[in-house]
Amino acid sequence: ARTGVVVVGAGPAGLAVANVLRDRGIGCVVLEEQTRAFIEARPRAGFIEEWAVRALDDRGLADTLLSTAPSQGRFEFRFENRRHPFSYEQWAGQRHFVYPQQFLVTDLVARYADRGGDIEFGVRDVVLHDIDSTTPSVTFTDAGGTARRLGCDFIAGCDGAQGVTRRHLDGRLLTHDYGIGWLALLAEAAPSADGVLFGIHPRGFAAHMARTATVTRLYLQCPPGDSADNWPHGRVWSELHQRLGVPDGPLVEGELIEKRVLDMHNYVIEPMSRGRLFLAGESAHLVAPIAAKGLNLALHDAFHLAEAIEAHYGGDDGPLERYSDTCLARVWQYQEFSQWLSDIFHSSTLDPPADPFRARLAQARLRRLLSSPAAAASFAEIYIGKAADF
Ligand code: RFL
Repeated sequence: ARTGVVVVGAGPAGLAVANVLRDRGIGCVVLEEQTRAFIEARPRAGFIEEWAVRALDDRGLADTLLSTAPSQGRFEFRFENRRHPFSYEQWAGQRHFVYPQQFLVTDLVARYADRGGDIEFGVRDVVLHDIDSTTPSVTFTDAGGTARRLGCDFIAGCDGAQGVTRRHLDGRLLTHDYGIGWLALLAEAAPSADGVLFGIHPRGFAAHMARTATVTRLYLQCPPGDSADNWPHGRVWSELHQRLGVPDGPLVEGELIEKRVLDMHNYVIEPMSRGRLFLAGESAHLVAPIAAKGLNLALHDAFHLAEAIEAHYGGDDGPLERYSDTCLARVWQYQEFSQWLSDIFHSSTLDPPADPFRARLAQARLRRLLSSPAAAASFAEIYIGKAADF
């Protein structure tokens, strides 16, 4: 069998690519190793930047999101037992949409499948062939156990951080390890505030962000490699109250329905393509969730890739040739911002032992951000991703 584009992976990147290709009349097949039910229930991100929502909407992919998702334009730093509100909407004029990633995935799968889009769930043993030729192919075992081969013009590697497609790239892998862990939690609790809370505290960083009216995501800085078993309910909530609480802003407690340790690290593969294989999303770059950028970057890549492939069929290979550079420009802005924000979040921690010099630098940075209009405007535009293609 033959198609135009084989898309490996049905996360936000792969599904966005597939929807756009299908709408533009370009044949494609999506191969996903999990079941549809699994990907529609996998909770991860939840904050989508306004430019990305507009980009989804411009391609007809944001109807449910726009009619149901609340939006936020401010957050609070909390330190020294006080609130320090920051309105990025005031400075950048844009907001986040709060829409759990699994809702977006559900919408994108439904829209693609309802229009007759070709998608195989539960595939195994995906192997890429002849990517340096103009006639690559992909072999895999389908859910029924049958070995199959799909010839194509292009392969979109959208199989995320644990995928197989990026192993075919022969460029450079650049990595960074923060040496920090975050205990990622989901609580069955209403959000305690109508914006994100960032707690900067000597006991370690903590954060709070809404997901739905009844579920809240929370994070606690912990040693890298720590075990979630070290964090029973009582300890989690005690630390959250200490690191995030303020006298006039109690936290709403609830049952913890997800609890796992994320080691904060980043990687970027340069370039993001080889021959007829083009990576999009976390297969090409991981950015630790410090600044909530990963899903947004995945969508950015996806739209550029789908439209570059469309341009190829229209006789223009320029966008495909520029694809990697175009995407990496924003990737590196977001990586740099995450590093910058990490210093603010994590430098005040006294345990593990503090570096008092770095802590003073972080405090100076924070004071400047909260006092200087120029600093606030600069922060806001990259925080919401309004301008990041430098
Ligand atoms: P995904 O979503 O991982 O999708 C990849 C898909 O490929 C499938 N797959 C394969 N299919 C076939 N064959 C194989 N060999 C395959 N290997 C894998 C997988 O099953 C999957 O369906 O990658 P994509 O599309 O690039 O999307 C990236 C985003 O998922 C990711 O960046 C975000 O979730 C990151 N992230 C956040 N991003 C934000 O923008 N804002 C946030 O607030 C935010 N919070 C988070 C996050 C990620 C988290 N975790 C779990 C890492 C919070 C957490 C806890």
